[in-house]
Amino acid sequence: MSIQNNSTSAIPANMITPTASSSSTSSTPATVVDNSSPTSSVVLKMGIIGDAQIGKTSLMIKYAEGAYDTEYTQTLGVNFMEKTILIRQTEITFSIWDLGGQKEFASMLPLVCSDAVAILFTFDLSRKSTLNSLREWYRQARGLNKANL
Ligand SMILES: Nc1nc2c(ncn2[C@@H]2O[C@H](COP(=O)(O)OP(=O)(O)OP(=O)(O)O)[C@@H](O)[C@H]2O)c(=O)[nH]1
Ligand SMILES: [Mg+2]
Repeated sequence: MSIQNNSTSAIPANMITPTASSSSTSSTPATVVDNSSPTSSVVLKMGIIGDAQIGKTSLMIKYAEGAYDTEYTQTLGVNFMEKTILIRQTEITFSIWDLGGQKEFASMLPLVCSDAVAILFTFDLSRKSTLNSLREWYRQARGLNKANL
């Protein structure tokens, strides 16, 4: 089974925040969890949403590249990265979409939620308001992707 990732073509270029990481991910070799060569591949789209400054972009970069930066760079729109792993001869590419948490970017929620097989609802353990916000984030996300939420 092979599912092509053509999601990026649907996004106007000015809506995606360029990240140093996103351009390099395509050449990043798959993390090998299984020594055999791949016989099939699949792309899984995942979204990360939640309030601003709770660590969404940090989480994505940490997972995709193992890097962490203490400096805060606000996400202006949507960040996108890919991470490929190999399990049981299947190459699995996680297409990760990270939405800026400021309210002004809520209009881009459909880009992150549509066709996603999973959404990570994230909050900051040290700020209860960010946990309370998840009810509304979930309500909006579910409205856009009832199949998987
Ligand atoms: N203490 C601590 N700080 C973190 C953690 N994760 C991220 N940060 C810091 O929190 C700040 C915000 O992180 P980001 O990943 O940019 O937050 P964000 O949710 O993407 O923010 P927006 O793009 O505005 O939505 C940065 O200074 C990070 O270094 C964490 O687990 N613990
Ligand atoms: Mg961010």
